[in-house]
Amino acid sequence: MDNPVAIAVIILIVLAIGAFVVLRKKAPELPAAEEEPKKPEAKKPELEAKKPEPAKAEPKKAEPKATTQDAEPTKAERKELASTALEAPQAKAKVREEDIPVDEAPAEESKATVGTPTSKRDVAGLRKGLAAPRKGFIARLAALFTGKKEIDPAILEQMEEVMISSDVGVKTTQAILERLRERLERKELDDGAAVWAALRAEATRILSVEPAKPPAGRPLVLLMVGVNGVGKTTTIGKLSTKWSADGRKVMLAAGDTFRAAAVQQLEVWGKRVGAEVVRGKEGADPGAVAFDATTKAKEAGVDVLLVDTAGRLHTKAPLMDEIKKVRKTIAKAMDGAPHETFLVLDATTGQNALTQAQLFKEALDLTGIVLTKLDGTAKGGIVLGICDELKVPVRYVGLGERAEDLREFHAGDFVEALFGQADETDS
Ligand SMILES: Nc1nc2c(ncn2[C@@H]2O[C@H](COP(=O)(O)OP(=O)(O)OP(=O)(O)O)[C@@H](O)[C@H]2O)c(=O)[nH]1
Ligand SMILES: [Mg+2]
Repeated sequence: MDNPVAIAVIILIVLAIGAFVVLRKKAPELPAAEEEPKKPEAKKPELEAKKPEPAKAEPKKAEPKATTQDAEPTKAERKELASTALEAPQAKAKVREEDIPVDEAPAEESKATVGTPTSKRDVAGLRKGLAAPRKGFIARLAALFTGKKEIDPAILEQMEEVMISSDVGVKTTQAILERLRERLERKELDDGAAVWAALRAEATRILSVEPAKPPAGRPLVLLMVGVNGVGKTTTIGKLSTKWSADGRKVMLAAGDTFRAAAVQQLEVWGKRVGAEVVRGKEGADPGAVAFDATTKAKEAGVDVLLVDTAGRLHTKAPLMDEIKKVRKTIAKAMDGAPHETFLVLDATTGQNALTQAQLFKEALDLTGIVLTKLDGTAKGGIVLGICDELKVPVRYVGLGERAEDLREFHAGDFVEALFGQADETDS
């Protein structure tokens, strides 16, 4: 075995085997190379011929590498950034702000208030209060965009399903999606982030219903109406807490004369905030109580009089006639009053809230909506349906039972809190 010839032969054999193994290893790259030409091919048709080509096979392959092989690296980079931002609204990644025209017209605080001084804008707090619809409605919507670098028009159908099942309402959903479809066809929206930004802009546009300017005189009389248990009395308590803290003189009128407990509930709030509560005898005419309270409020130099009323079914004509009468009686006590008539709607009742709003709007000249219990629904799309169909401004939203859980409504802030990314300061 010390034969040098034999050793040389062995070395040669080993080298030959090595070369063979290396060549075999390279071979599997071929199938991948075969697939590659499809990527660029599939991408263009997908954008151009929107409907016919679902191009299902490509996204799987395209995800990891396609962007780097694209002819337009800058665009690819943008898309990658955008898609990560969309993956989950709660994720840390940021949506490109320049794509999101939500804050172009930040609602002015004074416009959306009932003569209240400016309040602190706290989008992070609002976002926390909206955790339930963010985790439901918005997360479901955002999931449709996750990992999508190309937007297939089929996404609109999936969006429709999420929006309708989240209480946006058929009419409003279709109107929003029709606008998005037109923009997709005009190729104005070329990636997930652009569609998301367009959706946010639609929401902001719909929610930006301007309330009428509140009158300057005193007292400002606010009539609170709505069906049973929606949160009328609680909202009065929350508003009186807020306005008393702002240094306003507040008076409350116990216009729900049917139940002793309703009067007591209002009295608890009155005591808490140091506001006088005007009440009648049990079973008294609610109009008479409201008249009495308005007169007293004028005499006492009160800034705001909040008139509570009994819950009533919007479908019961006599009850709706009664509330119209209360309204007229207040007007007899003071010209131009009530200056504000707020309809309280419970966000958890979904589409029924829209019907309530329609009938209350027919009966009374509503100046605003208070949408309560947004903390208790994974839907919350009703806010869009109401503003879109009724054009009555949302003035406040209820995000819990405590006094501080009432938020003044600003379309831009609300959309940012609902659709935007949580930032690091959020806990
Ligand atoms: N989670 C949550 N609960 C709320 C909100 N607003 C009101 N509530 C609760 O809803 C329940 C009914 O509230 P009320 O203020 O009594 O409702 P109402 O419209 O005055 O009811 P009636 O006078 O019986 O017609 C209470 O338990 C409130 O604490 C809210 O924004 N979020
Ligand atoms: Mg009540």
